[in-house]
Amino acid sequence: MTTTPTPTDTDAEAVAGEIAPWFTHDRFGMFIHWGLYALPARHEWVMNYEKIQQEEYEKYAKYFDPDLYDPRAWARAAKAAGMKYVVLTTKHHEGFCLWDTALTDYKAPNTPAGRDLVREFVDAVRAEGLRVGFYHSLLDWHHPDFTIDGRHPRRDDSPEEIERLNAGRDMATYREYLHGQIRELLTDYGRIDYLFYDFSYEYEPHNPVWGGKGAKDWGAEELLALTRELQPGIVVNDRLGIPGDIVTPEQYQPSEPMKVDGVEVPWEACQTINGSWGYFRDNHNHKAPELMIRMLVDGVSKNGNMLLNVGPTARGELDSVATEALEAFAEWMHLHSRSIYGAGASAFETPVDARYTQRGNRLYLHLFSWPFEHIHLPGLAGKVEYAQLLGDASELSFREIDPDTPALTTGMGGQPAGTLTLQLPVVRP
Ligand code: JFZ
Repeated sequence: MTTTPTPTDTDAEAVAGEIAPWFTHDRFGMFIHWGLYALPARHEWVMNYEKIQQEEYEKYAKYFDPDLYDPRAWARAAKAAGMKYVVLTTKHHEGFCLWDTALTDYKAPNTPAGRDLVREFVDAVRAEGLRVGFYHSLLDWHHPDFTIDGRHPRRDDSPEEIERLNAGRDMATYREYLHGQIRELLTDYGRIDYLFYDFSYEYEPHNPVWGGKGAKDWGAEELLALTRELQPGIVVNDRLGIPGDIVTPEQYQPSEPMKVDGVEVPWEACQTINGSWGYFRDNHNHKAPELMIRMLVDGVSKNGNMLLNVGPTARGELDSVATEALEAFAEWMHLHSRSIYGAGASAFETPVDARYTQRGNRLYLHLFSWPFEHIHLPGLAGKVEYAQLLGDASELSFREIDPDTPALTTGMGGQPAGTLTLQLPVVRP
């Protein structure tokens, strides 16, 4: 398989100790949660939430037959939406593997799917010129050596039964399996740009009896070293229980640029459309596309990325809600991606109910409320050379009522809310 990297204008290799430049430039990626949980179709944690025992859960492997699987369609949808990288669950907590691993039989080639689904995914994403990412679960509710802990589907067995089961389990063997599988994934599929390990949960206040797992259980230092050795320049997240390249706030928008020990760090919010990562048939609690666009803008205004999740169906297709959301992004990004790629926080004070993103001397004002006749822009007196609507490059008049209250005069009261972005080249930032 080809290892051709995806070219972008930030294709330089990462400097040692620094994150690959594409990541903070590209800003927007697609997360894909796909596994056996697409069949019960009621959350990817269904095995745990409903305490479904392994023998029973395994029936889903027998019925896993994604006849409509076409990762090219996923990749095309991601690309059209303006996403630059795509991250697939190679294995989620259920333990089922989408690739042809030599280390377990619990894998897609042994289901009606009958083949390595990761291979096709990687090829498809690269063919669209996007970057390839893997999500890999550290938890494994299927592996016979993974000890029962506070988040295991068997956590409510009697303490005696759990002691008995755990006596026959050996995390050292599981660690070998975990590292072996990462070795396969990072060796056999060409260049992998991104890896999302998930997750560490050492501190378990809600289940102190059986506790959780963290860096030591995963052999995190060794695993991270292996990851970097096999894929120099790869971007790795922070859920191994030791620091990674990025921090990953989940299902919330940080209120300001994120810091670790007082220092700003690259970050990426992972977000769902409806609160579930895996396909959830009867959950119609989805966010409006408009809101998700604002979330992307909000993140970039604080130097963050967004990884927006879709959960394809068990037949392998994106559902209509995901498709509509991606189409809304496609339409918006077509006109506004200049305010996203390579952009980040601005030092200027943000007007009420708006966000700024800035790239060089281009300042983008994203209005979350509309209509406005005038918008007052604190601190911009004497600094705006020219103002225009980003969508069509039509001129906006800008005047300074007095030196303290520069204002944009938009005269665009009829425009729909939220998706407009004005561009203000700033001469003296
Ligand atoms: C994890 C998974 O359990 C979930 O199914 C999904 O894959 C998501 C992307 O990641 O969920 C987490 C993991 C860590 C935290 C919260 C949810 N955390 O550290 O707050």
